[in-house]
Order: sequence, then structure tokens, then C-alpha cells
Amino acid sequence: MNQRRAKIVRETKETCISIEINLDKYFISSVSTTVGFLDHMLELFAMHSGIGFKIKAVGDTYVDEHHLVEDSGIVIGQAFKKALGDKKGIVRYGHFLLPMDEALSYVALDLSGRSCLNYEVDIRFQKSGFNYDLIQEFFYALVNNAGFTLHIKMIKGRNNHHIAESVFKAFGHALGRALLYSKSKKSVLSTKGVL
Ligand SMILES: [Mn+2]
Repeated sequence: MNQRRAKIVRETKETCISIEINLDKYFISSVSTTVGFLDHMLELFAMHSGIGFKIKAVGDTYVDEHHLVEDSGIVIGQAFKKALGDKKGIVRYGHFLLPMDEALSYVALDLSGRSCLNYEVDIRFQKSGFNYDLIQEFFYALVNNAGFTLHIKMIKGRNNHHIAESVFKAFGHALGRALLYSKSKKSVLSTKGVL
């Protein structure tokens, strides 16, 4: 079976992002986005999803980190859509409940081909450091470009860093499961016949 992989380069006046993913071959991730916190989250995601993942991003972070974080979500979404191809024989659904110290988050997803994000994460405003509102923008951009149905729910949490980690790790585990090939099914898991 051919490996499911994709390479994409996307350049706009705001950002330039190149990505390479391989859903069937794990390699130590290479993540460099110039936003340290985003690097940390994407490295966690890559490791916990078990996919091969490389991304390099630069952009107008002198404005703020919005464009770079959102555009990273766009390009990651595009890469997943391309690498997934016709989705024949895959499990399609994945979910995971993940504790990170006092934080606990639940992620459920469907590689449905339809874009839907339900994001219920209560991160408190923080004066300095990473703008945690951008996590929702990131997932919104990813889902819209990948065609994923994604539910993210924070169940508990106090520390913003822990909450974010619980979300990205849970997403990685849920996605890693949905990408697996089913032992019994070789066709697309849909009565419509396409996903
Ligand atoms: Mn950490």
C-alpha cells in the first residue's frame, strides 16, 4: 500500500509555510515556526499522533502571532486532506480523554470530509506570553482545510499551559486512532461510499 503523505508550500504576504507529513511513517518531528509555544504544541501533537511531521514557518510576527498560528492551521489542514486521499479502509473516528496534571481534556473527531469545530476550552486571559485565544483559531483553520469534524472539550484545568497541552495531546491521540486502517474493512466507512 502506498504511504499516505503530502508536501505543501504556501506563501502569502503574511506568512511562508512549508510542511511535510507522512501518516504511515513516524519520524522525529522537525518543527520550527518562530513561535516557541506553537513549536511546543506541534511537537507534542506530532509525537502523540505517531505521524511523521515537519513544518517550517516564518511570518509577520512583528504584528502579532495571529497570522502565523492561523496559517499554520491552514497548511496542516491542507496537508492532512491531501495525505488522506480517498480514506479507504481507515477507522475514520477517534476519541481520547487526556489528563495533563490537573488539566483534563476530551477530543472526539470524525474524518468526515465536512468541516465542523466545537471548541469548549475555558482558558483564562493572560497579560503576557502566548495568546491562548489563538488555539481556537488554529483548530478552526485546520478543520476548515482538512474537512474534519472536531469536538474539543476541556473538562478541568487551572494552568493554561497544562490545558493547552492536554488539548494538543488528546487531539494527537484521537487523530492517530482515526487514521489507522481497519482490520475488517477495506472500503470507505460510509453508506454514501465516499468521505
Ligand atoms: Mn509543556
